[in-house]
Amino acid sequence: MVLANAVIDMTSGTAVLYVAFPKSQLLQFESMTSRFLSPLIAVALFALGACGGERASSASAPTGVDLEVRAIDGIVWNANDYAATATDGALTIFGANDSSLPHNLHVLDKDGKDVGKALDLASPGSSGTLQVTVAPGEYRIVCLIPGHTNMDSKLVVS
Ligand SMILES: [Cu+2]
Repeated sequence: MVLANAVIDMTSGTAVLYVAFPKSQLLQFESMTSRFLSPLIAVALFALGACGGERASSASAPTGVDLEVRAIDGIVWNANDYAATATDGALTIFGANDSSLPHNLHVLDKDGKDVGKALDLASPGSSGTLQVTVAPGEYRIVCLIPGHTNMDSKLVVS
């Protein structure tokens, strides 16, 4: 492939190099450049968008809940240790999904069994309230979606 036509002009006694790019090859070069750059620009714009836009606004907990648990980015809960006081054996837990992935919220006893229904936090920005009946003691708050084993926090109920 010839990228340029070089002509050496010796008429004036000094060598002058004329370099001419055929127009078709210039256009080809331009289209190669834009084909290479546009995915980069797309990636950059996507990265900018991912930083701010997609995040659903986080709902605030209603009054009267005993415990607030939030799924945050990084596939983790917003705390490693939670503590709550049950009223007449009942605990009202507010769960919110402040991340960009689906989650669910299970409260497990020391045998790994659910103490109540799970809270589905499937879509980013979703939230809900879960009521469980628990005796004072240690529990775990987990998300059982495959790959979310880091979402395993301790809950101490008094
Ligand atoms: Cu999860």
